[in-house]
Amino acid sequence: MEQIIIHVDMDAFYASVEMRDDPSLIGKPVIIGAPPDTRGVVSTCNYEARKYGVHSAMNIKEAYRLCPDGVFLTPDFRKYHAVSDQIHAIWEEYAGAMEAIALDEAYLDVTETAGTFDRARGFAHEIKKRVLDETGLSCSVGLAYSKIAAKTASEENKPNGYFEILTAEDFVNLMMDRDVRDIYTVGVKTAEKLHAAGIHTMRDIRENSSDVISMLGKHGQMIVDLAYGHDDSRVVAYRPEDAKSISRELTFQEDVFDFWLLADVLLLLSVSVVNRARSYGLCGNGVSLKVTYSDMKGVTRSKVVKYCDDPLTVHREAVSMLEEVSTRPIRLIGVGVYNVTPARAKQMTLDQMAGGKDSDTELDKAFEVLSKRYKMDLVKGGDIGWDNLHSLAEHMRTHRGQRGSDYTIYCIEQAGLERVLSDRDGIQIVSGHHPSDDLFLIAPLFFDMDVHHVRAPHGE
Ligand code: TTP
Ligand code: MG
Repeated sequence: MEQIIIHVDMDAFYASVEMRDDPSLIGKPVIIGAPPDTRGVVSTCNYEARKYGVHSAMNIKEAYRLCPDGVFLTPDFRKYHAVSDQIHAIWEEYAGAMEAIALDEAYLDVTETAGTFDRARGFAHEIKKRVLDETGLSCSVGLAYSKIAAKTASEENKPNGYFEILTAEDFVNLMMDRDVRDIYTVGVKTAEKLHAAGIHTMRDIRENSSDVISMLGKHGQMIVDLAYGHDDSRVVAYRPEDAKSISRELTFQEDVFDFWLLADVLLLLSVSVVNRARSYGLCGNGVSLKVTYSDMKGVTRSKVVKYCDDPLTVHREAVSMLEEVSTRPIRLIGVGVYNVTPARAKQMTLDQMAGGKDSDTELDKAFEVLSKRYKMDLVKGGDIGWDNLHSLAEHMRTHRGQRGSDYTIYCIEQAGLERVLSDRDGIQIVSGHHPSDDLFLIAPLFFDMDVHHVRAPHGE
């Protein structure tokens, strides 16, 4: 069946929102991302900054080198989510089905609602006007006979663009002599492979289609189909709240080897993940842990946990997975919940029924411990968002102070636990000197205890 598809994509989304809210930024290069003296990356930048060669996903330090006079801002996700809800609501009015693929981007199937390309063109211009009137922001719109052609069209005249590709023939004529990298779904790696095989343009793909398919398999077949303008993919109604998994990760400014610190940071990540899921009325049915070591090698672990909507449970599972992964300095750590389903009505836990611990109170207590331990002020109830997660984790890393190895050894000795550790676990505590590998083994044993309150088993 013939399709009529609109693809909408906001222009320099985060940066445009910031410029709208602070007109003094207009005309200046604006870069949104990690602070410029950190290891993070650029989320996006406005078109002024792009003239300096700055782009999304670029190392933020590189961006600063290219554009030292730019205005560097950190993202305000709350604000972008609010705008996203607003624009999605506008777009949805025009679509039989809307597939939101990012906060600022969606496919609209207008086959039924518009009926003809003429009316769909009217929709496209109306959408642009309404988005501008109601949010003060510009977007680019593509109208086409297929999803990929619509995506290609919306890129064509960015920013504030409109472009249409109404037939497969128009698509092929437009793309024929462009680099393969310009074909949607062909990423950097695939393009490298194709280039290495002497395949540079869409024309080359058509002329070497069997090579492309044998080289890239299923994806190769898809690219060859595209080279003839064939794309039957459908718009699948999707909203961000239909997410299958929700995760949070962070990169430390310096690699971390301290198990306790990592375990504590995992609590922040767990709270953040669960809060996010809760805000969509969702819960996970499994917990995952992701770790990237200083050499960029990474591991992930996961475990099924049904109806998991309690941050302390997520945390406990994540910590037990952390105990299992190899003990090397860690650059990035992340937690997620997966197999996300609508949250159940809150049920009493067995503990609660027995008049035991309530998990929210437990969380408050855990936060109090962290606040004291790292001399910081964690909000009760655990409001940890994208914005403060990194700064809290960095604060913890730089203030872990007395939780360092010497203090740990001191506590173990004070508590008279050397013998327990040595008899039970074969770990020898040597005062004043200890290889950190051993500490890694010791730390999990203490994880449930606050070292400040470790007591000697036989009195002092
Ligand atoms: P994009 O639509 O890719 O970029 P953009 O809207 O900033 O600019 P353009 O005019 O080219 O469409 O992404 C939308 C938002 O998603 C972007 O404003 C910031 C965020 N983002 C990241 O955080 N990291 C990334 O690597 C990319 C590509 C986007
Ligand atoms: Mg965009």
